Amino acid sequence: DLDEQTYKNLIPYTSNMKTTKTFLYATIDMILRYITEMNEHDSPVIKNGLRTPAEYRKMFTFDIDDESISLYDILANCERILETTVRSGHPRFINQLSQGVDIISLVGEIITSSVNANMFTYEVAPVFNLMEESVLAHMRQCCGWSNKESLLKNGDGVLAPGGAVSNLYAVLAARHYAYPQIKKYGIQSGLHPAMVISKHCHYSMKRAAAILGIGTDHVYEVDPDESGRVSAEKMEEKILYCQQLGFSVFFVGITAGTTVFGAFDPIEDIVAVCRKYKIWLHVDGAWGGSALLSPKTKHLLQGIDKVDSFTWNPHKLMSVHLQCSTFLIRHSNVLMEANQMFAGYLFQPDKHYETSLDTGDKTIQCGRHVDILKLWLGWKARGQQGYAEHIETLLEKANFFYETISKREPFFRMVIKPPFINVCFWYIPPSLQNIDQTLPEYNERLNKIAPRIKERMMTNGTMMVGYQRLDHHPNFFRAIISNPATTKDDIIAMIDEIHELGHD
Ligand code: ABU
Repeated sequence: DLDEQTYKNLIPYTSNMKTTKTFLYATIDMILRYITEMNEHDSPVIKNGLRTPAEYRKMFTFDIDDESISLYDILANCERILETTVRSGHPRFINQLSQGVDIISLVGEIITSSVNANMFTYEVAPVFNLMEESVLAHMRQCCGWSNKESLLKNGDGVLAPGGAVSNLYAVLAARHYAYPQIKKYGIQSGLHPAMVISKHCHYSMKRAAAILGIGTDHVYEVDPDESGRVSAEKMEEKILYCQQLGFSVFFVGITAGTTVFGAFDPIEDIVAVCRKYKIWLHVDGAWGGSALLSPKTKHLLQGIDKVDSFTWNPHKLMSVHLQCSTFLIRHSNVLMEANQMFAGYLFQPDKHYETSLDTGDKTIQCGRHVDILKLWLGWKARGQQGYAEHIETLLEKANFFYETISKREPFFRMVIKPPFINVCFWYIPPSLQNIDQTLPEYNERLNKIAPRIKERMMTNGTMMVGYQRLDHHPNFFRAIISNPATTKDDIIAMIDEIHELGHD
């Protein structure tokens, strides 16, 4: 009978709960069917493959009409969305750094959405603000910045809508620390701020420079070595080069787990350089920050206890649902000083409680989604031990991927030995196997292979893996396994699938 009913039959438009319950139970049933089907390993990642925009436009009526649609039609639309969606929680979706559907996170999101709170003030989100304060202090403790008790008072942090925004916070905080006058006066003549970053840093660092008035021309990049790591010596050379040009380097950006290779820059060595020149050091650990969770991998971030700021995204390696990114900073008041606007209708100074718990004025947002509950629930559910096992198991699977591929030469060839979970490889079809690799023609032809295989893959909808060029390397695949649902059998099936799709 939902066919006859509309939103007017739901609370709060009626006080009768009957239709609301039927509607919500039907939604939960639909979600359960989706999740069950998605976890059948041989089911497609995209049913009937990726369609054209015209086909999707035909399947949905995206236009908004004057009339309302029935509750039945609402559910029918949702059903169609779940039918046609790219199933990024599927065990054979290895396309992106964030993958999977985590039931604890899902519950966190449902509760969050039911509450529909806004993080900006303690008075409307008291428990969530205290939860965020505690988890961020715990994360700073994972970095070894101090003990939890002290970190509740020292240092700071914020949950942001994605790693790019966390990196924007880093450049903003560093800029404010070096040039507090810019907040009021803008960049005045005589100031020549510049940033030095690794060439493999996430593109959001350059975008932050554009947003914050530094200018992308004033972001100086350092080439990494073949394994994707920058050296402290090269960073220092670049800082000196900038100084000779008359620039003042206020920010150095490096990465713990680069996006493509998964490389970890040598933090400890670069800390020494930054301290020598009194420059803010930011580490983007959006991807690799979670290596801190296992005693077996935390050495990858050696030196993290001495940096100024750190990006760490639980929505990548901690299986927390999008979006959940954190920006952690050692300096207690910089975020507030850089962003505070004293909006009198929200952040009244004469409130009856501790107003430092009103986190809104230290962020670049006003309204802010509650991202903390799903993270807190996920961490409580697993404990430190559970997350350590999670990271170790993912690494073991990545290693299995690497070893399996390594045995499949001449069809598969590694780009680099994986420094972390990222497995980067080429598929070499028979037509290329006997061509001299030193000829320019070889790379030109190899460059076309991954996009061609990906096209066939997307048409079939059987699996999804990403590809890209990087530096002098022609297009290659980057396989990421961050979904605990992906098994060794899936890995073998996906390697076989690429081989099948890669025929000449
Ligand atoms: N740096 C954002 C995520 C990139 C990726 O999933 O490949």
